[in-house]
Amino acid sequence: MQPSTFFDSLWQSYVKVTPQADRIQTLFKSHGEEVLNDHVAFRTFANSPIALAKLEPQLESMGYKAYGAFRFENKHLVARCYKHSDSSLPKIFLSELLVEELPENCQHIIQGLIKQIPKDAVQTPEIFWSGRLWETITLKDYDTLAEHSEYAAWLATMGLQANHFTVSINKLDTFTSIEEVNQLLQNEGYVLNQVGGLVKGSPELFLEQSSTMADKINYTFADGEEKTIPSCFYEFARRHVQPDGTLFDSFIEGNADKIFDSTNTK
Ligand code: OOG
Ligand code: NI
Repeated sequence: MQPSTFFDSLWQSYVKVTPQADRIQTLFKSHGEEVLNDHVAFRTFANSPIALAKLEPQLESMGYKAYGAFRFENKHLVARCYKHSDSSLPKIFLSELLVEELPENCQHIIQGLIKQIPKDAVQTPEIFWSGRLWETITLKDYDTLAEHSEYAAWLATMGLQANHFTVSINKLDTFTSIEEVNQLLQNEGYVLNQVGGLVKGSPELFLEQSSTMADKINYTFADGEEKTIPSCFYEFARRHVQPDGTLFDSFIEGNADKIFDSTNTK
């Protein structure tokens, strides 16, 4: 699959549950901007038919290569990032939940979901917008997961899809700082992720990031109970030139740790 086809389809399914992203993109365009993506991100279950190692070959099939690895002890996650030889294409951040590090009751719930995923689920890049590959969970199980891992609760309800797209501030013309972008969004009434402050990172770290809080969607749980839950969010990233003259193109654990919280229920 051509990367352009991949990102077009991915965006279509993303905006269905993240209408704010479409509106924000339109907002930038109304200011004469062309919106280009810095990266997209996915979440998945480790040791499952859709584990990171099973998904990676699909990214490679489109010309992507891994170039960085990350560990989030407190969130029980590992992640890798991927880039394309065509550097105009978005980077990809793929994380997976180390289920065996969660309490027994959470492991039990998640194993019930993993069991339902076909062993050969990953065949083409289309897997990246396949959503839930298991039956809806109960509200009770959702609350149990959210208590121990917001990531687990999100993944159990939303499944495999773009968790966020990221506007490249570097490629905007009139909005040059992340503060200007944040101000625009707040003026328009968007709720931004405040964990650790509005801006994650700094020019000294060569990466500044901010994000909206995820949109909320109505969700019907297995027991028939309805509740609004976080879907996906939109991120904004500005990269800085390093002493060697190159633009920083990786990710930062301390930033990412806070960006994950954009889908928190609490
Ligand atoms: C990924 C969070 C990390 C970044 O840019 O550091 C990230 C996620 O929320 O799944 O996207
Ligand atoms: Ni991101």
